[in-house]
Amino acid sequence: MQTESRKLALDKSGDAMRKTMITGVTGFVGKWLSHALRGAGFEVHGLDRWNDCPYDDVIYHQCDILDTQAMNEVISSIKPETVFHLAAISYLPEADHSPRNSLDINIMGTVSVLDAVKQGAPQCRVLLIGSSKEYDDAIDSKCLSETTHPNPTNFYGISKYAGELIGLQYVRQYGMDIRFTRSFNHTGPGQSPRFVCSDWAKQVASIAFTNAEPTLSVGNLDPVIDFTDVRDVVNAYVKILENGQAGEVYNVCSGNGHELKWILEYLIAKSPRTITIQTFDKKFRDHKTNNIILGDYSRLHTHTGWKPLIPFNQTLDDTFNYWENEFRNAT
Ligand code: A2R
Repeated sequence: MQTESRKLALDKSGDAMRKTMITGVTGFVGKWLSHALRGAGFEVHGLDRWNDCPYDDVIYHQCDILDTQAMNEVISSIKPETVFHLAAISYLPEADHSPRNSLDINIMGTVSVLDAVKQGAPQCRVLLIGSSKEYDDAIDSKCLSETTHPNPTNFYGISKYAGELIGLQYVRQYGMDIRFTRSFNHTGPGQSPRFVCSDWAKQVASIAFTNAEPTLSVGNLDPVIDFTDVRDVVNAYVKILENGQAGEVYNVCSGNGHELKWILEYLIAKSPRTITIQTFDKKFRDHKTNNIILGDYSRLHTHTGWKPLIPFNQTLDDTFNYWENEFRNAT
């Protein structure tokens, strides 16, 4: 690998503050990552396409990653030492629904970020976020490692695998320091209710704390999914840029499977009111999903020491409490 190894200081060392950039900072993961990096003493720059950023301690740059000139200007002026590239169409059905838009943002947006770094901050370390959806949906595995060859079967997975391949080419051709994740499902407080755990936690909290009709709509309850708490996920991202290797791909996962049925029952038990379950066709996906896909994070653990710390019950409790607060504050 052509890139030299540089040590990142994650503590407040007394040196000038380390500059980092998070694209997609106003999103779910960006919120937790910016919080963690500010806590570790970083000067955090955030970029997104929204007018405003809700976090006071982030230096915000409104920018569409597809605007190559604006991207170049932002990166050249900041010259960050690290970039966490989170900006993406992150919701699989949205990507499937409009392939042109999602492929554009997830693939060409990534190219635009990498070009801007190559031009304006070539020594920078970059983390590209991929997905377990890069793996084949026909695989049922209880220990899926990165050596399994990707074979995505939906537009979201295709866009993320393309981003990985393109990033690897920037490593090979330009010697850039880029590292990659294949992140499995993650959840936690503040996630959009388009995603299953947050959806159900919100519905149950709404039934528990408002006069909402006590009916909860669900889709397919059979899959067993590897969930990781978002707070563990962002720690993994920081550790990969701190101690991981350039050009390497890391599964970010817990290795623990949770049946959707179990999650539903766990959340429903929090409601003092009896809840009726209604199966809703629209909540079934157009594409096939893996029945059981659990990841193997051995490589990440070996290279960085990372392991998931937050038990899944706590993740669900905190996600439910988040929605409880939202409903209480609204009344
Ligand atoms: O789609 P929006 O308007 O909510 O904005 C999203 C933003 N984003 C962009 N920012 C700048 N230029 C663009 N062309 C652009 N397209 C989208 O990225 C949103 O604020 C952020 C992504 O946040 P979430 O959708 O909440 O994703 P999450 O869960 O934080 O996932 C972060 C990464 C993504 O690469 C996922 O594909 C992966 O982790 O799982």
